[in-house]
Amino acid sequence: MAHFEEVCKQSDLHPKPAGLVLQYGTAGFRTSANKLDHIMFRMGLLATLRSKKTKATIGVMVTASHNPEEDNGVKLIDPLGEMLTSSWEDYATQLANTDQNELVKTLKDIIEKEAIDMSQEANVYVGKDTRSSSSSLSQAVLDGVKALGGHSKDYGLVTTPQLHYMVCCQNTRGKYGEATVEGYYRKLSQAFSQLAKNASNRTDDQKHLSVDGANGIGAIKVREMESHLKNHMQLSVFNDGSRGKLNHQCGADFVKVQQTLPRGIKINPGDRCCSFDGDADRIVYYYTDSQGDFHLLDGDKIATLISTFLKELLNEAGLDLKIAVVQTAYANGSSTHYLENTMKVIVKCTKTGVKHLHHAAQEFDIGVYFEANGHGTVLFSDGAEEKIQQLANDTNINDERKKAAFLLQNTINIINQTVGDAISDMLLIEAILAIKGMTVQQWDAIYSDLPNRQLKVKVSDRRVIDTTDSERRAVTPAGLQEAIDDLVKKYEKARSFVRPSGTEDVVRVYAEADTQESADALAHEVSLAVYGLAGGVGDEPKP
Ligand code: G16
Repeated sequence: MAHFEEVCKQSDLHPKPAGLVLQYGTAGFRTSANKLDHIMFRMGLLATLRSKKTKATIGVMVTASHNPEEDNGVKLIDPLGEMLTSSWEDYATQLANTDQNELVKTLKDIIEKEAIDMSQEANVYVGKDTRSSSSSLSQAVLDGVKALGGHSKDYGLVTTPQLHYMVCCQNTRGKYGEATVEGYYRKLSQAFSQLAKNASNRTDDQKHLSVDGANGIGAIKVREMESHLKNHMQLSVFNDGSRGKLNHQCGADFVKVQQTLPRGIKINPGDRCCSFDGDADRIVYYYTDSQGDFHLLDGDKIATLISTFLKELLNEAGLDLKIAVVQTAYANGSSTHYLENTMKVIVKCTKTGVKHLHHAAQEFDIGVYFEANGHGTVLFSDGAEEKIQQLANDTNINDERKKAAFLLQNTINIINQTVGDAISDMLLIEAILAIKGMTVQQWDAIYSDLPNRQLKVKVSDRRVIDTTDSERRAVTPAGLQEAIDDLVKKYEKARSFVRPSGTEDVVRVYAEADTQESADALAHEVSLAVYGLAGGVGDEPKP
């Protein structure tokens, strides 16, 4: 009883702006930071309920990831470090939108529906990114936890995947690792050193990597990690937040969508570079050639590199484990073709959002999942981990199998299996390139991307677009899919789809075709169709 009085009292300090309605999106709530104080308080309440329900620690990360500095958002983390289960997303939306005087009633409804024992202890881990609004918003989360009598631990500035990792470590009682940032650095860097031992001697140039930190938390954390990597890696960190603005003309999303170098990075032709996004859960690689042309190695190329490496190790180890790659509609057609026809691995397509890819990847012994935007990781089933462990402990196997088992073990340890993690992915990619003695150009040459273009269209209400078939086809508004089909027919090797974004107030348009001119033209024509049929606002899209 006392808790509900406290909730009412505290809720008055975090009032909901009249008439504001927000929807739980691709990765939680996300909008202008000045609209989010009540959301954060209420997500503190929800995380406390979720913790009581699951009898486990729950995470709340205050971040708007790739969005501009002015935005903010919140991601909720379930007990094993995965995204909040979808059945609770509705509760999150209800709590977010309920009127101040109905808040306790909404809480009680959730408690009753979920049969939550309110005498159960609750623990919530909270983290934040470097946005100027993140401090007060994470305090609002902490206030929400306290109001419902939960305990909280404030990790302060951490990357999103670091907080996912802490939650998993805590709930597995240390089996996954130690629930500290230091523990995270130690686990990953030890695995990296073990893998790097299997690389032939590398020059300082070969060990060097330029990192664009998007002026965000990833830059701070990769610098902290550097001292643990000793002489295995040499990093130059650009866009470290000392001057530029978060995600502004830099970071993984900018580089992927604009297909160009981030601002503020100084590199020579052939140098290996990568960009993180604003909360360091995405990574893309790139380089420029001697003509100055830009070459992007996105999530699809990363998934290909990692799954090739794993498949080779499984062969060498003599282990019969089923490996699959999970992608979304944004996956470049060439990557899907290569994975299915050359590598002969199972490929699955899901809706956008790592929560969807994560679940699909769990169905296999080894599930490699990556969105083209660089968000992804690898999942090993318990059975697969056990088999690898058994093999590593087997004293009767030959050296080749032993080495493969050792590499697989350390690959498991370097990967953050809770969610996509730019730092962990970076270390794995660097280790693979070193072990295989591969340059970034050789990696890039595994297959050639089909030219592609991504655009955004502003409409008055993006919910008018509904999709099916893993977002590859539009069901509404009437006539839109037919228009896209007709436009696609005009071009060679073409494909296009549209979907409402779950993190920005826009409709996203994707097109690919045999030439860049065709991909650009198709994306533009599809944008015009969206603008015309789905209630475009502002100026008509320009070519
Ligand atoms: C989030 C999700 C990603 C998704 C991205 C864009 O990333 O975690 O899975 O691809 O949003 O989503 P949408 O196209 O719906 O806006 P992040 O890195 O921004 O948290």
